[in-house]
Amino acid sequence: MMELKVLGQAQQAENPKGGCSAGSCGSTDDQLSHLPEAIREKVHNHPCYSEEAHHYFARMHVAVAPACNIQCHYCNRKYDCANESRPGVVSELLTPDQAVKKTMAVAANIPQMTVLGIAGPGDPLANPERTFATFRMLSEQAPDIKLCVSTNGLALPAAVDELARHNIDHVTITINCVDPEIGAKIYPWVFWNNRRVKGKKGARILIEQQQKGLEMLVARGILVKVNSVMIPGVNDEHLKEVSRIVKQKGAFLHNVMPLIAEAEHGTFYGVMGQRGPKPSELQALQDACAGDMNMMRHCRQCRADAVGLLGEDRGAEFTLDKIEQMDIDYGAAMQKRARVHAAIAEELAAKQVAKPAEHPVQPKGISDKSYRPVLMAVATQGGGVINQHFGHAKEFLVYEVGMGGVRFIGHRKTDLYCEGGDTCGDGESVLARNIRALEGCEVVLCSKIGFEPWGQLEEAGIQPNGEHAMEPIEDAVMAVYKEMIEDGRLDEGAAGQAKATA
Ligand code: CLF
Ligand code: SF4
Repeated sequence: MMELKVLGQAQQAENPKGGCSAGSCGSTDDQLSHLPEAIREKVHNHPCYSEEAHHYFARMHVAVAPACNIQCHYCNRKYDCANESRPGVVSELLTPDQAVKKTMAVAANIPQMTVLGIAGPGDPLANPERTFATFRMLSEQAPDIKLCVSTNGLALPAAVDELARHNIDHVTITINCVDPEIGAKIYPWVFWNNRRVKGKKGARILIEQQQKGLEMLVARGILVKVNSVMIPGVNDEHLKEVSRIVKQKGAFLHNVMPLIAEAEHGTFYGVMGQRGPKPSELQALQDACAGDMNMMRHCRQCRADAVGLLGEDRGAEFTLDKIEQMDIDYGAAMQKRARVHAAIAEELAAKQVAKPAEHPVQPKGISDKSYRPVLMAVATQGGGVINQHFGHAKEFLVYEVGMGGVRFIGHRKTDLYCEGGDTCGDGESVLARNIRALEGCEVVLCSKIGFEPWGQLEEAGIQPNGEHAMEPIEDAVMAVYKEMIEDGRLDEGAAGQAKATA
């Protein structure tokens, strides 16, 4: 079998707690640069653990784990585990052998794929034979692909040694609470010691296992990401405490995700009308948690069989029947992987060197620092540049730009407005929905945009901008902010008078 020796195998960190103290080291390369070398090596090409990496590197999931050992009120067992997936999504279940075959095929066809994760469709650790058989084969046959797993944590303490044995150095635990009272509102039962334990008792067992598992992983130098589902009115305020505690215990990253609850998904919350958070509420909670914790803000709530860059879904290209028909020259594919990875490393290094001169953290030449921040949406297909037509965007990345600089704050999903061609077609209601999804944004940057959406965006108070095509996102966002200041568009509410001297 081939070996994917492309980038050096991640080194084991002695102590991940020694790492970062910045507010969001899952966010930018600048923040990665503060990390110890051993941890930087682990995260620099992991698209979930590094915001910068997610523009360049892809992950894939193999859906080998059907069973689950708990019940979450936001989950319908017909679908993938909603702790990392969008509800309502069903994945093709694979055997471990099929999963390995698929991973090899994806590695050969998508050279940017650096991470293999198991995230469902149930709980990976409630299916230990299938999960560990897959990891065992992959750690032998493709040692340079990072292995990653996501779990609800109930079976975690018993699995830690085996995770360490297979070099799995990225583990996600979904922790929605540290208080059984709140837990009982999220988890109706857990399956523990061959019986179903309900309510507060069950929640207490789950919480204890999650915390114990977290401590054991940290003690072994395994990087832990904590996912939390934000459920307004249930655990939203409480998640600040969760964030503080998991940080204290050595978790590397906290990913607060919005609850998605629709009646048609058939989940308890969906049927009961429990709402999910608005983008502004999610951002406020993430900001509040960021004081204590490194926050992930680029999660896409992937499917259990997701393939590709975060935000794109190439799973349909790699179904079992399609893989069977592929004629892959693994030798050539591996050389291509090596070339692609070297080119990405070169590009990132060049970007890093260029930053002090070309990448201002605040508008140059603006002498008064009192203008309000602005949210801008960006259409991109990756690579850290503005390179997507407005009508082709399935999502927009949202950046906040202010006098202190540019920060990535999340993404907004949209429906595909334009199905192809040079112009945006009709589909007005889709456009209207997309404009609603951009609520709060004042500018949308894209490579190109049709006449009709331009007009409707303007009417909605969102300024379309196609002048920065192929430019690095953060530079373009800052340039537009500066223009807004210079044009007097931010004068209202500005505390002082700004002078543009550049
Ligand atoms: Fe997959 Fe999760 Fe590993 Fe990433 S996803 S198992 S850590 S490789 Fe990533 Fe997807 Fe969000 Fe998960 S964007 S849902 S956080
Ligand atoms: Fe569903 Fe995942 Fe919760 Fe299990 S852990 S009930 S699969 S959301």
